[in-house]
Amino acid sequence: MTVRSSFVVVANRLPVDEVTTDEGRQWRRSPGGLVTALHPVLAEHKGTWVGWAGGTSEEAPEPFDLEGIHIHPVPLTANDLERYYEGMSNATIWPLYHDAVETPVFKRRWRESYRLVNARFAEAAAEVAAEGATVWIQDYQLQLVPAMLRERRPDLKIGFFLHIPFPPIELFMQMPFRAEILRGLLGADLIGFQQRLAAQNFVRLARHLLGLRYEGQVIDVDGRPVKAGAFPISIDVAEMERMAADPAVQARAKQIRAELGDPRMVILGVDRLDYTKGIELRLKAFRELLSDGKLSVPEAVMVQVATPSRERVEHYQTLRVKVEREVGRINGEFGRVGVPAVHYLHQSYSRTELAALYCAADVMMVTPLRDGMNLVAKEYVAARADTGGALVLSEFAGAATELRQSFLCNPHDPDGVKEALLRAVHVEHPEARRRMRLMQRHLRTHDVGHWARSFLNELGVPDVEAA
Ligand code: GDG
Repeated sequence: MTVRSSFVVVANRLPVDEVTTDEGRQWRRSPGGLVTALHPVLAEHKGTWVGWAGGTSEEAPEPFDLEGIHIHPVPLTANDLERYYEGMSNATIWPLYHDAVETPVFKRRWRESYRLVNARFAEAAAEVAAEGATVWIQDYQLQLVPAMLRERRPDLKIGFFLHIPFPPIELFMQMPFRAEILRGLLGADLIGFQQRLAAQNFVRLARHLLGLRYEGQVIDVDGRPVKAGAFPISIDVAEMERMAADPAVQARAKQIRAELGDPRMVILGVDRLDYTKGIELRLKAFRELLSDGKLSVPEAVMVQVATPSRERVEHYQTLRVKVEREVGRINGEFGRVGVPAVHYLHQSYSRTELAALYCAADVMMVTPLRDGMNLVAKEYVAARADTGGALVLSEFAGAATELRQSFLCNPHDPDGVKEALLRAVHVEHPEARRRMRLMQRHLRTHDVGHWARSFLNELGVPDVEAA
């Protein structure tokens, strides 16, 4: 019998991983800000999470319960994965919404697959939602779901949150089935964005493309009010503070510095290997500073963690080649036997290893060309309860609106990036501490729980304070 919930989250991925233990294969909750934030609300409402469990087969695993949440898997075939996920989501929408920093690829068969998969998710959500339930749909892979769900279940309260930027009108207008996407989103009662500007882009687009009227942030969709708003996402600040304060993590941070040869200056980057993240321009800034003699090895070293991501998408394969070529060039020119200038790690790490890396870094470089928010910047700040460290942050990351005391830079201006990096390298300790403290104070009151509560309160979900 299908469980019906009064609160349902719909996201491309389920917050679970399948692991093999002594007792056989089991599901485990995967770490992540979204599930941490939503877990209390889900548990309290006996909520359901609808999403893909990973793996490709015609049949999804049977629904199951995990730590008080109903898990409702939706299947994706190898074909869906290639067309809906890697194609439409990650080779069309992702680049287009990130200012087309890579050229978006448009293919009819991807679009068709996107529709079919979105309909499958809408169907699953309609099946598990109780009468009058609240359904919160997440992100760019599922933009058609709000309208598809409303058509099936007009009784529901529907929210949508976009984790990535929403582009300006002239860019969005490139999308071949733009009106369908816009109507898809407008099926929601509340549409959340990371930034105020994105919400403004959206309401203006609704008028431009569909001739809809709006007042403030509320769009009139055939007499039904649809609200757009900014809800900047955040991290589980307390968890990161706890992790970074753990003596084992502190010891590991010391060990990392020792393994790097105890340099005076450790410069760190942590990103998914994605062309939006500005990894290449960061490496180039480091190379030029070495070449100008403003920095030198081994006093300064760079560590770049580039977590493997979307490896079957062509843009990502090209990026990997470019980044690795640049790392090779820097190490070739400035490294010595046993002393590389850049420690490049194309690997995934545990949360605690990341925390140790944050604690080990004097300067953190977060230089995306465009980023919805960027949680790494917030994690670094939260990890530095010792109030050491300095953050170089791109103005084009959503996080820049909040982390005003970072060393802000324009990632399109190589000299600006170099200058910001040098300022961070040379900042006096008291000034660095002052900046970190102010940013930490902001984050403590603006954590991921605050994000979820603000959104759900605006959507009118009762009892959400309990979260
Ligand atoms: C999208 C938007 C928005 C990275 N490497 C490892 C690892 N990570 C973790 C980081 C961080 C997360 O992944 C990355 O989050 P970001 O926000 O930096 O970037 P996206 O993946 O692009 O996320 C973004 C976000 O959605 C939320 O709305 O901020 O703008 O693009 O938490 O720590 N985690 C582990 N091992 C790794 O190797 N365990």
